Amino acid sequence: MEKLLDRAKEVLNNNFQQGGFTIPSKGLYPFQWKWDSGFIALGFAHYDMPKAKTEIETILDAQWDNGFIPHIVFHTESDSYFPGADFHQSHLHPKSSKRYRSTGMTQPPVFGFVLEKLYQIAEDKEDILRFIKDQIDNVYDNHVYFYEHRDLHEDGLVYIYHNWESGTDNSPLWDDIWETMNPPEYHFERRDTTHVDPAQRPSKREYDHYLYIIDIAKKHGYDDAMIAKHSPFLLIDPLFNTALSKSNESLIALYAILGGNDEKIAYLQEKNKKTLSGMNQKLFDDKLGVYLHYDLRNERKLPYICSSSFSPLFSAAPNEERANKLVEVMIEKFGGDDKYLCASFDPTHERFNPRKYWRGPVWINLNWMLYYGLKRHGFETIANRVKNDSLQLIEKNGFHEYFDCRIENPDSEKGGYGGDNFSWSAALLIDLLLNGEQ
Ligand code: 2M8
Repeated sequence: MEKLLDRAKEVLNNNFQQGGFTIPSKGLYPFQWKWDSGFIALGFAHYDMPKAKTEIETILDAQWDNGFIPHIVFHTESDSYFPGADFHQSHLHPKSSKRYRSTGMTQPPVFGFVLEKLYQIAEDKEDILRFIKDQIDNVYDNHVYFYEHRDLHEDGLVYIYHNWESGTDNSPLWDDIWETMNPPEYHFERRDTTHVDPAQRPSKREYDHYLYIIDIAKKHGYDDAMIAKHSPFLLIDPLFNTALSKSNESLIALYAILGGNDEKIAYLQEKNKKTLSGMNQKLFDDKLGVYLHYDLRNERKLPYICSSSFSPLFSAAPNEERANKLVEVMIEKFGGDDKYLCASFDPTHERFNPRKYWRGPVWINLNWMLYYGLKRHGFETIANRVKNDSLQLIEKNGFHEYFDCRIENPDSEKGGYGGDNFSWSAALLIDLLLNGEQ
């Protein structure tokens, strides 16, 4: 394990850039991604706290004046990625950053719980508290942004308007949304498929849908209210709301340690209560026994089980009965003896694809959340299985972006797909190895 740890550090160190940020993977993802940078900071925190702080400072420096944090910050002019800054045109929003070009969409709000983890990991508590004091209001402002601009029905549930905001980018769930759309054929040069086997990436037609939603948002200057009116993709995602709730909890805990922030604590407590009851009322499905995605545009639940369906374990949302049910479904459908936990999509479903991006493979960041979530609700044995499966997958295949969940893989010897030397696989392995016992 010592060797694996050294290799993980090497991956992170090599992906760290002069500009004070870390790319997810060379060539494939040459900029700074929002939730990646949170996970990356957790890995650095274990052996190089200054880099962990820099990672967070850099991404929060690109925050907009309305509290929004974009999902990609284009620090460089690299043309190895499409769609880049010229396509996204973040300047269309009047409150966008004047210093950085970025996208006009976001990703799951991880920084609250990331700051709390940094606090737990740090040996010098005074030093880390000074850092947290400097940064925490930016994260708070981001939560206020979500509750003021993305909580359509004021039920504490915030929406996403693009599949790239979910982080689980081409989940089979979105197929149901694509069926409601008919975007034009775009002419563009894909860059991702020059780095990765196209069989492991989304199709050209899927990209047409992705680009079309961005064009609609651009047409309205990335105005939230107009996007909520016009985007064909408007969803409540259990993973996104779980991250928000867990981060609420962490901000409350950190503000309490810092002292003198009663109003902010009260605001977060009130909102968090709503988010948790919203998740239980609107997203939990008694028949399937998991949390589902809610399609706001078409007013329906999407009846598919994916790793995000179990992610509320990471929060306080499930009571004992619901937590038991979630674990039962996870084991029954995703956890057979022939599989590593936890596939990103229901392996018993016809849309499952074990090799393709978010349509089936195991992702280490979801496993990391499930690990801590299962522990939180008292499922030690399964939590340890998720941890060991993650370690084994990396040990066997290297620091890939995603992994085949089949233990005996009939297709090939290879069980690791997508980008290689992938930062969050390395960062979260470090945390699982060094901090996973806490
Ligand atoms: C993947 O998403 C990007 C777009 O944001 C892409 O496919 O080009 C996703 O796995 C996402 O969750 C992740 O943050 C990003 C960078 O690792 O890659």
